[in-house]
This record gives sequence, C-alpha cells and structure tokens, in this order.
Amino acid sequence: MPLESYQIAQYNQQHEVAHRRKFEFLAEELGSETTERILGKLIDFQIAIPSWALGTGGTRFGRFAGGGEPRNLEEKIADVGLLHALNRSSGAISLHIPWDIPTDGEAIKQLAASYGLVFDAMNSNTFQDQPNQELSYKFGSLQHTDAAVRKQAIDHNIDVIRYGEALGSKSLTVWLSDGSSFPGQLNFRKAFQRTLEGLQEIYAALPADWKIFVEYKAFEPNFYSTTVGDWGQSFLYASKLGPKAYTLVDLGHHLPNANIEQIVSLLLMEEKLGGFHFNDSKYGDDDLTAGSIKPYQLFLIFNELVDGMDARGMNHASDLGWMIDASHNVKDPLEDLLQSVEAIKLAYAQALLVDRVALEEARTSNDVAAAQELLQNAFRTDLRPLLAEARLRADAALNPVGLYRELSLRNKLIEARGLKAVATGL
Ligand code: LRH
Ligand code: MN
Repeated sequence: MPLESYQIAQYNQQHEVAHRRKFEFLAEELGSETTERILGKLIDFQIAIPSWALGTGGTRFGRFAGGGEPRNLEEKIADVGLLHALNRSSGAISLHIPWDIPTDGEAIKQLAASYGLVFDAMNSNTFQDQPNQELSYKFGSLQHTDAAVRKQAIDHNIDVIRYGEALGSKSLTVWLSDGSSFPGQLNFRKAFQRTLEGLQEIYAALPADWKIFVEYKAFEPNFYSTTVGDWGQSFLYASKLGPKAYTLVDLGHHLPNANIEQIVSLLLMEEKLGGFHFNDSKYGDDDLTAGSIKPYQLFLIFNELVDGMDARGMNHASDLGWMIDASHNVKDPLEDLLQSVEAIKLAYAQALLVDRVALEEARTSNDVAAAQELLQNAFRTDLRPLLAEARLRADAALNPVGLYRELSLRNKLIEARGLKAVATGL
C-alpha cells in the first residue's frame, strides 16, 4: 500500500510554517556551520528495521494481535518501505532465517530496491526447533555435546550466509541462546571451545567482504549461564575468530546498571565493535522503544560513538551496523519503529552537538561540573526541528507518526490484510 509522494508534500505544506519558525530559531542558536554539519550527518544516517518486529510481539503470558500484520516477506518489505517513505531513515531491512526465507533472492532484492531498501545483517536461528528439523537445540547448538547437533547449526548458519549473498547483504549476526539453567549442567570451558570451533567453521564460509557479528546476552532463555554471556566473552570469540569478526551490542542484553557506554567506548577502541540492536528496557530484555526508558543512556552511548569513531576517522553512516531489535506487545509496530528511529537519530544529533575540545579540556583539568554541563546542555537542547528539517530535505514527512495517523494507514493495512493476519517473528 504505497504512500504517494504528493501525500507527504501536502502534509508538509500544512505544517511547514510552524516547522520553519522552530527550525530558524534553532539554526540561529546553533549557527549555520553546526546546523548544516549535523543536518548532513542526519540525512546520511540510516537504521535497519528488523523483519521480525513488524507484527505484534507477545510473552509467554499472552499475545494481543493488532491486525493488518504482514503475512509474508513481500508484505514485510512493503511495511519497511512505508516506514522509509515516512522518515527516509529506515533504508535497510535485517532478515531472520527461517522466519523470512527469500525463496527468489533476485525478485526479493528488486522488490526491496523498488522501495529504496537494501539488506543489512542476516540473522540465523538455532534457538528454536523447526518443524522438519532432525536434531533438537534443547541443550544448545554450537555448544552442544553432540557433534551432529553442532554440524546442523553450522550448516544452518552457512545457509543463511548464502541467502544473504543473493540479497547483497554483507554480514551475519549470530545470537546463540546456548547456556545452562542449573549449576553443574555445563562444562563452561568445553562449551566455549565447542562454540569457538563452530564459529570458526562459519567464519571460514564467510565471503571475503563479509563481517560476522557475535551478539552477547546475559540471560534468557537460559537462566544460570549463557555461553556468549557478556561483552568480554563476545570480545574473546571475535578476537580469536579473526579480522572479519566483531561484537554486537543489543542494549537489552546487559545485567542491571551495566555501563553500556563504557563497554561501547572500549570495544570501539579495540576495533571490535560491529554494530547495535537498539531498544530500551527497565528490567530484562524488554525490547521496548529505543529511548523510551533511558534516553540519557542512549545519548551517552552516541557520545562515546561519535568520540570514538572520530578518533579513528570512521564513517558514521556506514562503518558500524545500525539496527533496531524490538518487540511490540501493546503498540502499533510501525508507530513504535518510527518512534525508535526518531529517538536514535535525536541521540546521535545531540552527540554531534557536544563541544569535544572543551570537554577534553574540562576532563584534563578535572573540572567535573564543566564536563557534566557540556554533556547535559547538548542532551537538553531540543534538536527535533533539526531532525524534521533533515526529513523535509529528504522528501520525507515532517512528522512521520503524525502523517501515519492522519492517513489512517493501520486501518488501510487491516482493510488489505484483515484483523487476523499474523507475521512470523517474535
Ligand atoms: C535475542 C535477540 C537476537 C535475535 C532475537 C530476535 O534476544 O536479541 O538478536 O535473534 O532477539
Ligand atoms: Mn538482538
């Protein structure tokens, strides 16, 4: 259900005067050099949408479908195309196999291209048993004590790479639910060694220009140990695997009160930070809207990213994997994803505003309050008119959620797909 460009232009026209007033006031405050520098960076900055988060999520206690969900990969690509038309900031989709097997790779690639989309990291799945699967992953996949189960998992990951090659993807994310739920259940050293050997076989199957992201997680579905349980373990695997291996930071995969921005700064310094799964959480892996619970933490993470990437002369838009990983139990999945993209780009823009020279001077002279003021002033500067102007210049909607609602796009999706349509995924 395409969104016509005239609908966006019409909407922006109605809201342009108010926008212009707010934007010109802010641009006056920031000065034209800073304004244009940040606008340029914002327009280039694209965030990949997870194919598994376009339907209603649920928990073991229940799932309350919202209607109009995509029923197949083609409709998922159309929904990401709709998000991208609204914000010109969601120009990539990250697929999960086997939830989204692209049976005709070339056709799927062209369909995505027709919406201005490319394929970001592919995701394998050895945390569920598929109907026609021979051996179970109940006791893990790459860590499993049975070599046949490990081989099944390795072969699956290599299949996922092949699907990705046909789509033009350049990376594989491996998240392993492997671990144990009771003391004594697992030999940690042997589980690590078996997992490393499995990842080495997958690494060997990577095309020359591909990357592999090793995603860590503290707990769930195992509740005593996880075999890739934290950044240190992921860093160990990525370092032992080789130059194409990196760590992936899912914001919801840390123990309470972990200092994620410090983890990010060190992984970036060690050239082993591959990318992100953005979301937010108050307790566990809640997969909530990015910036909805801890927006200051999201800003502090981008503050370390801008600092560390500039220190290495990295390209902000293309040198790391920017992806969302969320699940929507009570909100419209598309509105939730639009809000997450907005929050991520706002944190990035605020980090670009930080006066890094003054910050280093304050740090060198241990002027703690001055350092705090520099960060908090940037975080407390309302840069939303800058994000809106970046969208306007990219022919997107001044207010994506506003236009999505004004056009009742969810109702149109329900008319087209029905109330009972269920999307594959979490
Ligand atoms: C695990 C995870 C992983 C995905 C899954 C959908 O919690 O974050 O990235 O494979 O969610
Ligand atoms: Mn994730």
